[in-house]
Amino acid sequence: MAFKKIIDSKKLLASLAVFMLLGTNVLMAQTVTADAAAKPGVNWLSVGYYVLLFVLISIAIGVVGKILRVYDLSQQIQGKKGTNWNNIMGTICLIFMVVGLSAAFWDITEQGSMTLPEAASKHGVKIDAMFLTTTCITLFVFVITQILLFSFLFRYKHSDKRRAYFLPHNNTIEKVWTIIPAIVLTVLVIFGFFTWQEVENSSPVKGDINIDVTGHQFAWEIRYAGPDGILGKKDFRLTAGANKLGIDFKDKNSMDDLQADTLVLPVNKVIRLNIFAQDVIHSVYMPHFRVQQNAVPGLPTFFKFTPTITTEEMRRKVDDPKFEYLLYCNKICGSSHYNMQRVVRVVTEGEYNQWLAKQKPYLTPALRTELKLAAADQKKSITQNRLALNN
Ligand SMILES: [Cu+2]
Repeated sequence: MAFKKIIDSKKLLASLAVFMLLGTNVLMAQTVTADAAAKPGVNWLSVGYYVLLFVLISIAIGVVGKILRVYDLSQQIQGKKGTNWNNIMGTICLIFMVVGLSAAFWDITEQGSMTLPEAASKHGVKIDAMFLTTTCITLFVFVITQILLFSFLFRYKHSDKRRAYFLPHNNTIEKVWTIIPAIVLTVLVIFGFFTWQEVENSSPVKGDINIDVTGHQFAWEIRYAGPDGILGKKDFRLTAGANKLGIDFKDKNSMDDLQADTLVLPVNKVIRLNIFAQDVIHSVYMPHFRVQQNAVPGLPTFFKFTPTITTEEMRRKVDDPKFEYLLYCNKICGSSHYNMQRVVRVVTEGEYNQWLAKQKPYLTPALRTELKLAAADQKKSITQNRLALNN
């Protein structure tokens, strides 16, 4: 038989192995040169290689199928029973179930710990509890349904000895599989609704620490309130020159506002991040605090959270003296998106106040000159002097 010859041919197998090996070598070499030259573009050789590989594998599967079909037909001609495909398919289903469930188990045990780091905020713990509850419920349903699906496929595969039971409709089953998921989903949604409501509580509370975070291509600008504890107004139309955030200095509260390079947060205090964007959509993302909120141009957003673990404590927990919390941008916002991060440091209240006292004011002398604030101040003092003289 010609097909048998092809399958048995050591030459064919050897040439396939050489093809794969050579192809991989050529691709590797190409990747290295591409890296060295740093030339972007489509690697057409690798595209061609994989297309060819796909075609070869498809042909191989087709050949095996044809051989089996010929074998079946020859058995039938001889009056023998052909291959029992129902048995083979049923067994494949069982194998698929065992392999699939083992892979899912491996995935959870091996990769499970690579998901999110320990929650370092109050609501983060609640979000994790929600995640865990949802995962447990869906995992339970997943395992039960997969076992039922594949074992039924095996157990009730076609047999000439029995007829399939015809079940057109059953109200009880319909009710059970509608009501149970409805109750479970309602509980999960309500749980999530209350947690999210806590985060999105927009009413200003006295004592909350307001910090402005503004995203632009490609950095985050951080503004703290000065000694008055109030952030001054902003107006995007005032964005020019050194006034890169468009702070409105007609508002007295703006005068003492501070700018910082690091997002320093006091532990166990409610932080309200006021989030802005100046060009495209960015996203404030701090995985340890379970914080993520889009920064949308023209639409200020905010996120309220309470950090619970200081950087020092976290360093001890993860056994890494260099550990830092980070604020990332989580929207692919342009070519240097990857570079858009700031260090976040959680400290005690005393350390926070000390740090805050050292921060530079947003209103630098250069900005003062640019805005002619100095001149205005001088004029004011001259007028006051004159008034004093006149009196
Ligand atoms: Cu960004």
